[in-house]
Amino acid sequence: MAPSQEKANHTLTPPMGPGVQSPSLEEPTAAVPPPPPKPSQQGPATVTPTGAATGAPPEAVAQQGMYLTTSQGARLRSTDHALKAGPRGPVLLQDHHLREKISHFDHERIPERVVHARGSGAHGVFVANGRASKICRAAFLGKDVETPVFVRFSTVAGFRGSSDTVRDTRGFATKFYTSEGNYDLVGNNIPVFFIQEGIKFPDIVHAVKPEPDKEIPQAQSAHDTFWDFVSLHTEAQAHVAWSMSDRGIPLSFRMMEGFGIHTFRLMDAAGETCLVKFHWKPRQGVHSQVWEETQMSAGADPDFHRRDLYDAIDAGAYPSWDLGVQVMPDTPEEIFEGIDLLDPTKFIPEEVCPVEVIGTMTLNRRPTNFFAETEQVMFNPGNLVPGIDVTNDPLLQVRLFSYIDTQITRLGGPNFSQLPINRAHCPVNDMFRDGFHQDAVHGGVAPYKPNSLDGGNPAEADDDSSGYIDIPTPVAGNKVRELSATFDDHYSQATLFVRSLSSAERQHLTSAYTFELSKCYEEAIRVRQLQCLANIDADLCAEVARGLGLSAPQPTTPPGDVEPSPAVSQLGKKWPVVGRKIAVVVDSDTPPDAVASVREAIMNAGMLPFVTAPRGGKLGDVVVDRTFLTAASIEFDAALVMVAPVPAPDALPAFDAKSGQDTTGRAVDPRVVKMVAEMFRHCKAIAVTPGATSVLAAAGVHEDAPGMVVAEPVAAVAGLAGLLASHRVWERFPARVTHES
Ligand code: HDE
Repeated sequence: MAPSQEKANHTLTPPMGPGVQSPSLEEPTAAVPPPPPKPSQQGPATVTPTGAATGAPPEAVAQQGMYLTTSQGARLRSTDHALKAGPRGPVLLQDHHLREKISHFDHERIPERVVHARGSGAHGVFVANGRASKICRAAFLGKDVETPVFVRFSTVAGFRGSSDTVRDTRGFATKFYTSEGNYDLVGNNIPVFFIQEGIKFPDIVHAVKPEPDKEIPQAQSAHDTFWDFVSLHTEAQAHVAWSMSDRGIPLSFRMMEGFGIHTFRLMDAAGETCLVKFHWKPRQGVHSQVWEETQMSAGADPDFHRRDLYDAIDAGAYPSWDLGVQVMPDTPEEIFEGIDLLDPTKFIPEEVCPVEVIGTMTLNRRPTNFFAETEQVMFNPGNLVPGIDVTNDPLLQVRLFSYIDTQITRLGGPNFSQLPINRAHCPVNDMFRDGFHQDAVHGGVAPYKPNSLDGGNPAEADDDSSGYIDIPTPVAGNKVRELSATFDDHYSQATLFVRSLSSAERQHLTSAYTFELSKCYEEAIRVRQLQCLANIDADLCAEVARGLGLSAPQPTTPPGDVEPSPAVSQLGKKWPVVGRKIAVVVDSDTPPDAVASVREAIMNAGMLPFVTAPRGGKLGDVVVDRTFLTAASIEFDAALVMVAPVPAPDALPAFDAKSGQDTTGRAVDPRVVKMVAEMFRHCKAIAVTPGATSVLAAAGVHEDAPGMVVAEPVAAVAGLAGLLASHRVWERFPARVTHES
């Protein structure tokens, strides 16, 4: 700045914002813009990573320039060697760059989330279809309104480095950057919760986390403290039934439902209210792994779900979900069809109240920087926009306190809302000042209300544009530490869930309970949980008891008659195959042009081909995606085996176990045999070209078994797509498991 200008800026008049008059005697009432910072106070403008520009391009907040510098911008000549007294001498404390580099590194880690530590996120967009405008005034639910979103999926129990495919509930948290402020829908993939009251949350979390003496097991519920708690605290039984089912081991984040769990209150433009439950419905279908796959993937690829999400986005197979609501009348008792809407251990079957779709979310961009976005994002069920309000659900009420509180430790102070991923995409004027990691350079002198020095800024909203409208409902009662008697039923929804499952799902559920309880050391805990199962379903209890070698107890509260809800079963539906992964298993005898046409046919069907060959490199023009060394059966939804094709065979080649060769004299690769055997066991569709049938014989798989296709390559792709629409070849599961068999 030229000296003359600097002088001109010095004035005895206090700095005022545009349009701000001298303070008057009265408190100002008209809304005026905030005073701008003085030019000398301006920090670099920033943008949110979701693209909402608030000024400068993203580079302005990231690393800039071509040269290595200190944090203060001084260029550096070397970062490989510390400053020493001679090449063999001691390191000198004076080396500023060394101290700064090591010190920053020493503080790179922040505390992980106390729950939901392991997670992955993606950016996307939510487009409303306008149907919700009838019941909710929120602007982002208006017809065709597009709202940027960031979603974080997570497991609950494991540490940040734990594996993705463990049996657990999954978090499904969505931040909508709406024009009226950020709205967070912080849900799970299971519609009921473990506990009815927030005050029990530390108890359930302490019970499921690794046991405190040995800190094992990691990311597992199969241990004594978990089953000790849930068998005593029987309101957890409905949630446990869901997490022991296939819902606890999803195949992919892309293939999970999401639930807001609690009942929320919506308000329309006229002030009318209704009660709703939120649902996310994946357009990819709802699919799970089988138990053996989860254990194999935990070893072969602990990042299984994370990789799947990012691979799909990179391949352009953007996952999408419909957002739906179950709409119920806002009655004073807040009970619908006999179910207390304030009890978060209960869900409303879709057959009782249908889910109405109000918009669609598509995830189309992965984070640029995992830490900045996925780790630093903060969700809070209390982040609401006008038209959406909470209810008196005693679990939800406690969450309203917990989420801000935890960020103060996890994100190092109260200014976490200024982190780029957390910033609102609308003006924020909160009068919050200072604190650790204050990023803003605030102008003005009056961060308080009422004020006249900043012209009264910020103004208060009127009722039409304000969030957090308190509907004047009467509140009365004695101060008590108890719950309404309508929360007392702990079993009927577990019974409803168990009786709604198909035979294969029921078999998985039985095995999961048996597996988990077998891992408990204390017999008293196994017996106590069997008592709970007796109250849920006698057959389930008997089957688990048989597996444990214990006798099945009589129920203390006999299970009642319940109406099953077919909607909770994941089977029996047909789903799109877009984004499903097909291993194309080839070898050096497979003609490259056949591989190229198969790849194209798979991609034309919207699926993702993974060419898997004995070694890396290329086959003709086709790049090998996986080698027999790196490929694992768990990576794929189906396989097309094209190895060793025989020109015009008289008879399909068979496997000779003695020589390890097929009847045409070629060796059958044991790694391919292993993959096929595993995929068969996991009920996946398998196609082989006629020349490759010896692989089936070597794997002990009959070509006439359900879900097998023997066909020329391109026809085989159509066969696989047909089978994949049902996700797995369910006929391969025995009708009903018994532990005697
Ligand atoms: Fe959370 N929960 N929670 N929770 N929760 C957290 O917040 C808590 C509950 C859920 O990807 C924490 O930022 C209490 C129900 C998800 O960042 C913490 C209670 C549901 C995520 C917390 C509940 C959830 C969290 C840990 C009982 C499903 C991950 C780190 C009153 C509707 C969000 C953090 C993300 C995270 C507390 C109950 C879902 C400690 C006290 C019910 C998806 O604040």
